[in-house]
Amino acid sequence: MQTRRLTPVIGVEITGIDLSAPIPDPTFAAIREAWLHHKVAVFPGQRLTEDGLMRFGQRFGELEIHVRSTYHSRHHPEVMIVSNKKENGRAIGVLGDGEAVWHIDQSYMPRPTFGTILFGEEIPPQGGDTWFADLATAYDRLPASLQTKIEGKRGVNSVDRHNKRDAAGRPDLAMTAEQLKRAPDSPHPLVRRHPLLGSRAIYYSPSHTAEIEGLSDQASQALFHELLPYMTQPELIYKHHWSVGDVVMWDNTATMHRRDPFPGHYSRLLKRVSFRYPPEHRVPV
Ligand SMILES: O=C(O)CCC(=O)C(=O)O
Ligand SMILES: [Fe+2]
Repeated sequence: MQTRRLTPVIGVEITGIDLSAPIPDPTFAAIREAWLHHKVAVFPGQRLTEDGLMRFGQRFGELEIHVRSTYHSRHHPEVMIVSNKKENGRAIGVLGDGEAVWHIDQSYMPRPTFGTILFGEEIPPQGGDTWFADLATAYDRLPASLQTKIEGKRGVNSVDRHNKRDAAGRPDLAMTAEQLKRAPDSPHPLVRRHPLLGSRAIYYSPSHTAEIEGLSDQASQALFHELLPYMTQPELIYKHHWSVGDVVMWDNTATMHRRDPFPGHYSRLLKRVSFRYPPEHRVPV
C-alpha cells in the first residue's frame, strides 16, 4: 500500500490495495489511520460490488440506512444510489445533475454520519467534481474572537427547512412524514470535538444548519456569513475529479463537501454507504 498527499492540507491517495479482497487487520488499520489523518481518502481503480462496498464500510462502523429510502439500492437498504439516471421515468438516485451545495452528511439526524464512502460506476466526461473542505484546519485558523463567538453554541440542523427552501422543482428532495419523523430538527454544537482524534472542527453545514439556538434568525445568518469564508479558503480544499472505479471516502466530523453540476445528457452513477460514530460518540460533543 502506498500513500500520496493530494494537497498539503487535506486528502490522501491510497494505491496498491484491492478493496474487494479481504484486507488483513494491520493493512486496514493503516488505511483507517491515513483516512482519519487526511480526512479524505481516494482509492483509484477499484472494482466493487455492492456487497464489497458494504464489507469495506462495515470495517469502519455500523452502516447507516439513509432516511431517503426512495434511493436505496434495490438489493441493499444500506447502499444508496447517487445518480441522475431514470428508470421508467423515475429517478433511481438522489441529487440529479445539479449542484449539491456545501454540506456535512446527515448533520440533520439526531445521530449524524461519521464517514461516507462513494464508489464511482458511471462518470460523465465533464462536471460533477466533488469538493472537500477541511473544517478542522478552518477552525484552527479562525480569529480567536470568532472562535469565542461560536464556542458553546449549538446549530439547529433541519432537513425539513432545507427541503422547503430548495425543493422548488426538486421532487427528489421531497420526504414523507414518516421520514421526517426520523429526521427531526437536530441541534448540534457548532464546534465539535473529533470522536477519535480529539481535534476540534467547525460543525456548520451550510445546507442544513438553519439557525443558532438562542440567536435571532438575523444574528444566526450574520454569524454563518462570517464563518463561511474561513471554511472555503482555497488552501483548505481538495477537489476530486472522478474516474470510473474511484472510491472516495470522507470524515464528516472534520470536513464538508459540495458537488459541481454536470450536463444532464450524461449519466453519472455512484454507490454510497455511510457509517456511524462508535456508540459512545454518537451525539457530537
Ligand atoms: O455526487 C457527489 O459527488 C457527492 C454526493 C454527496 O454529497 C454524498 O454522497 O453525500
Ligand atoms: Fe453529501
